[in-house]
Amino acid sequence: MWEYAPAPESRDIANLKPSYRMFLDGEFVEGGGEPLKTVNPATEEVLAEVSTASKSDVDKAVKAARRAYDRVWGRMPGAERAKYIFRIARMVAERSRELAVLESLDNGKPIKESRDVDVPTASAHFFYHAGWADKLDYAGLGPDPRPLGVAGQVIPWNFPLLMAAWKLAPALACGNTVVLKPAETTPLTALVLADIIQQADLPPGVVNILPGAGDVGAELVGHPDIDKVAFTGSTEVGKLIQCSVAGTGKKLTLELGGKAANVVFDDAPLDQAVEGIVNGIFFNQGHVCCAGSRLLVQESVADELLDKLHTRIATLRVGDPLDKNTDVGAINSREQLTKIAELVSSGEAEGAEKWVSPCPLPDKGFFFAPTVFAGVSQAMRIAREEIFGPVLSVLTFRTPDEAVAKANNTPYGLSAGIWTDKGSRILWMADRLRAGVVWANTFNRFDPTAPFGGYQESGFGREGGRQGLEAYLDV
Ligand code: TXE
Repeated sequence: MWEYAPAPESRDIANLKPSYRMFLDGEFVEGGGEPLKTVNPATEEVLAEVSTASKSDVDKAVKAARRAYDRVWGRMPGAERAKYIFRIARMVAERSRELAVLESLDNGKPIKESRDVDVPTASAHFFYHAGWADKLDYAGLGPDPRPLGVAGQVIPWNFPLLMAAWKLAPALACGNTVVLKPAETTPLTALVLADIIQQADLPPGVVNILPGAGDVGAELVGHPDIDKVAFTGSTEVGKLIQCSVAGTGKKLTLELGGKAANVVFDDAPLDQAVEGIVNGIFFNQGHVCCAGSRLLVQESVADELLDKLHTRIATLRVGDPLDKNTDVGAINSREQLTKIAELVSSGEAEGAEKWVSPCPLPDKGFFFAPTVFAGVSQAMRIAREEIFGPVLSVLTFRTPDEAVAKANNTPYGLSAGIWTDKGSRILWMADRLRAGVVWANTFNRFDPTAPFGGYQESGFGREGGRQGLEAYLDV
């Protein structure tokens, strides 16, 4: 057992301030809502106080976004918009160290992930979409593509900066203005992004960032002057939003939960598959909508694969998110920790065999040891519900048809993985899996050029790639 406190210099690198204000109409202002305290999930210490938006702040932000759309951004030639977005992309890259440390402090994710994945991918999203801004006529979406107007965007806590980039970059490239609400437990990097946007000289009102809880999100989504709603979060809230938007004429895209199958055939390179399975479920503590949370392994190699997995998982280091050697950081909140523990108890109660990594855990903070359940049947909650934590459920299959049936036996449909030596089998499987993303002999690869999104209760609409532009354009 050990205790950990972040080195004082990490606060300097992250340029951490005692308090943060919201970004409205080009200025940082005090919000009318009750301020929230954002906590370092690895130490349970308060990082900063953040002002939140009131109902009237939401209205002011939407009005500012509308003015900016009507007067400037919606009329600006794409080549001009591109210059601003390229500037944001460069500034995110220039401030990557600060953003990565701040993200790890606020979210709990390992610094090697915020440094190598979150921040560079966020910058890449701005670069990629900046490139589209003056080429929308060639996107093949139809004649004379036009922006929709004002977008209301609500994002979750698992990739706070990256989700902000995913939402903002295509909206801005297409000529829309935005009011964005970050998640209540992770508002800090979105507010640094607001600082970047201010320094990039974006006209006031083009982007507004309003921290707050779900009530602020609901107010934003329900505002009558929003033309487009984009939401990433739980399926439960996604359904509420779908109901509230119904009949209003607002366009909607939803990126919701998942219960991805990672399917391993007996001819797969097992050592490579082990790395992919570990990355699939333990990357970002499993707080990933496309996490490979169900391992489907062909019966003939199940024992061998499970042995290899236990050996590999036992080497994962869980702890200090700011240590470059940490593999699994802190769970983002006590609520999420409780949810994970409750689902793990249900797995035990329903008779699955639990294996827990023998790694030591810090005494303080929200940590959860990597856990693997074998002998899981499809009816168990751990096979059906999104755990959103470092917990893997292992099921077996005999034939490819059975693998497809089990993989598709979920109300979700966001992603899947296939591990096999046979190219023909990859194509056969990919054709049959109801998932928006299918990875073959790899997992959790993200690229701004590739459309990402789900089927069924994982939502609808795509983000990234040419298809992601459709969500922000009319023809
Ligand atoms: O999500 P919420 P939570 C899943 C995951 C997790 C569970 C709960 O399984 O355990 O959801 O997480 C805002 N109108 N995912 O409770 O509540 C909220 O303030 C408008 C999967 O954190 O959906 C936050 O900004 N907005 C997921 C955002 O919605 C509302 C990522 C997400 O919070 C609102 C996160 C409302 N009525 C959780 N209520 C993924 N797809 O990656 C809340 N919000």
